[in-house]
Amino acid sequence: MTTQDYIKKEDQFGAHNYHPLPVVLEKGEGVFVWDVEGKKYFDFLSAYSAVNQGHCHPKIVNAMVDQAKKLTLTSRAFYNNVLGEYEEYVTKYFGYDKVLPMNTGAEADETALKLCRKWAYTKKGIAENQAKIIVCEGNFHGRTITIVSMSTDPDAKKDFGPFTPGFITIPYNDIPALEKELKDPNVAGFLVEPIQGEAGVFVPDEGYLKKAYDLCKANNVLFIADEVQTGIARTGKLLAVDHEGVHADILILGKAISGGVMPVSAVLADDEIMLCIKPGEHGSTFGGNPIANKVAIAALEVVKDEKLAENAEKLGQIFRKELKNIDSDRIEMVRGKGLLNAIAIKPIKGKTAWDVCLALRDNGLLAKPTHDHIIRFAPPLVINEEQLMEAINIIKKTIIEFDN
Ligand code: IF1
Repeated sequence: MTTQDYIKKEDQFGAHNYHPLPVVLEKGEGVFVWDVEGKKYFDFLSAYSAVNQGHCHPKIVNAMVDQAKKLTLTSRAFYNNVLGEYEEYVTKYFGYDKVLPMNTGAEADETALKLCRKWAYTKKGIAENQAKIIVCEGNFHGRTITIVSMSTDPDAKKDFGPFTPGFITIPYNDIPALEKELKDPNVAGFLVEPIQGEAGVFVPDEGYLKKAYDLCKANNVLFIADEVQTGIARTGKLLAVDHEGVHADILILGKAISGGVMPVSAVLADDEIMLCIKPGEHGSTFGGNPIANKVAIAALEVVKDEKLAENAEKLGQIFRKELKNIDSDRIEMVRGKGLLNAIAIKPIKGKTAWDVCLALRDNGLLAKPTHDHIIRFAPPLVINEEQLMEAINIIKKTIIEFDN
């Protein structure tokens, strides 16, 4: 089968809910992936930051295979001998009393919303059904009905109503707007991405997260950080909130907590909040399954053992500096933190970011456009300086080819 055959098959038998870049991958190792024709690429998407530890990291894959041969799933109707081990590991790793294990990012976000509401009624004393949660314009938290209810993206919402009530939307990176809405005594939580990914790697002003956190504290409102994409060393610290010394009341993790090996997500909080949810009130068949537990421990060990946060910080500086030095009118801006970066591409002669991504592919580097004119660059964090320079040269060459 050729590339075209694989694409045709997906098109014929799969729902048309995606528009992938035309490349069919069959193998991955570290920072590289290979297509079905044997061509090798730098992966500069890392499955939207799920593969921070690099493709098929042997330590993580071995943890998965070893556990898969022993016990895969018990459900939470019974105890299993690795859940407690993982729970102790992950809570100590991030500094929380408790963890609630789920599978996907969207589920973890839903869990955080439920937990926040439960806390609002049982601890804060908000009257039944009156709790409100503040969210930001341009947010991305997943695809469920409640989560798209919080979205301001027309594609995410259109024809999916009616929506879940109880959300207040304010502009991102806007402290006065937050301060104003926090005056409402029915506000229970503020849900925020420390850097907005889908919005095009939008980095807020320095101090924004800390100020927002302090305002939440002053108003007895939970600060809920969605670190599904920004967490696990991506931005140059273990968590993006660590850049501002913020310890979220509720922390949401997903993606790279498994190194991209399987869906694993987690919600972390202290007892005062987490114990508001009682037996029977929330859960998941697969959440906390033995394979996920072993995989997540291995994936988090790799982050520390291989100093991925430090590497992301150091190489991120180099990456942004080199991209800013590219002499082309086509690049309108370069922004990001650690190895979560983006450039804005000026359309010239009808050629958009999509065309640039096709040319990058032809030159051996995979990246995906967002919002027509933005290209996100997020390689696995195991990338080394030499590989980064090679990738930068591909990006330079591609952009300059477009100018000529
Ligand atoms: C897709 C975007 C990235 C997330 C944050 C929760 C979730 C995500 C901050 C949900 C998921 C993904 C999903 C992926 C595209 C992608 C994405 F462009 F849509 F916004 F990464 F930037 N919170 N983000 O970024 O996690 O349920 O998917 O496990 O194709 O939808 P999930």
